[in-house]
Amino acid sequence: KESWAMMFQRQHMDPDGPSSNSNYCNQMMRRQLMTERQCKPVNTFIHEPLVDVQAICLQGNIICKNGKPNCHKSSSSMKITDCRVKSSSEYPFCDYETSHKERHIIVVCGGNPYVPVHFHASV
Ligand code: T3P
Repeated sequence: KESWAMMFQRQHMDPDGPSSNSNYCNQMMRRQLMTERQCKPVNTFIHEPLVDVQAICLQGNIICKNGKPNCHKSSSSMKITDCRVKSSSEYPFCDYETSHKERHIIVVCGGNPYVPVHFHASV
């Protein structure tokens, strides 16, 4: 069974990317199985080494939007790509807008070892 930590890696880690084309999100959202039951509306891929993303769990502890204390903000900005489904997209033909950014990211950490389990936001 896929753990929360593995699910985070599948949905949010692309350390070697992004490939330089505007179809990035259309390809990656499908390849990483986020278009199976519906088109996942918003999803962020992180283009940094896994160890650097895991280290965020040891950095700045902040309160999550739901009031829980286990959100962590990266001390440096990171290369990311935001994928947002277009309003014209119709399942099963999921069509995404691709935007490359450099932002601080906030992840939810959990488990033992204490590792990223959800993507919370970029700021
Ligand atoms: P997950 O919990 O699988 O990491 O907030 C609902 C989902 O949207 C959540 O998925 C995280 C994802 N999301 C992003 O990937 N990037 C964003 O910038 C935001 C706001 C949400």
